[in-house]
Amino acid sequence: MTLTHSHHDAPELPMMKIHDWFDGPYPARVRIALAEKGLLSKTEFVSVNLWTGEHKKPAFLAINYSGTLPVLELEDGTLIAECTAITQYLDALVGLPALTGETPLEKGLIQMMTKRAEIEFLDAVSVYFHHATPGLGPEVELYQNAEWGMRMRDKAVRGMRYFNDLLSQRPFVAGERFSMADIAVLGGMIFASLVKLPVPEECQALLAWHSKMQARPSVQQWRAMVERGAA
Ligand code: GTS
Repeated sequence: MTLTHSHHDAPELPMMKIHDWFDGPYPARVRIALAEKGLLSKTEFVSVNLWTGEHKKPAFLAINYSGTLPVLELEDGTLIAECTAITQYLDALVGLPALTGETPLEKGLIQMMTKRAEIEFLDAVSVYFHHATPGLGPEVELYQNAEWGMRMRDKAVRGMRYFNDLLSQRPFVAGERFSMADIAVLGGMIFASLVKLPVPEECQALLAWHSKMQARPSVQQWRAMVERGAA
């Protein structure tokens, strides 16, 4: 396969499949990345129903050992799980706009901030959801530890304050340009909103950045897909 420089070349690319669930926060990260890269028309979405625990059943575990969504499936059957890995693949496939950085410094900073968005915010909201709320329901949540869930809720709120401080000093999460790290923090905001975890009122820079993100065509395309429902 030849590398293309921008998504104007995308018609030459083969179709890809994304196994995901339409309104999931982690799936949102990859859907927004696909929209940024102009690759939505090259993607077929395969629904894996989280609410019936389809992602924990043998057929899906054979696709992703970790039992999580999303997963990218290439034309030859190759499977790539993990939002960061999928985004890196998409970014390398179609050069511009770069989501994972162009210079060594940008690449390093974007990786750091993406991981930090996961550890300090998005993953923490996820643990809160699965452990300290009914989560996906008793059939799917076979082990819950509410105390751990509440600690992770507090961690997520600390994470919001951290990103608020950061965004009061720079326009985007990893610096001067929109990147995969912004998409990861957006994932945290999407999950927080689903679980009704409010952003502290004083986090004005985070809220201002969030409304700026809503104006991006990629975020609007993601929202329209959510409104259309499951594939
Ligand atoms: N580290 C993984 C990644 O980055 O892809 C995490 C993926 C993840 O947790 N995905 C959620 C999931 O599969 C999907 S969603 O909650 O965002 O819709 N959760 C199911 C579960 O039981 O943990």
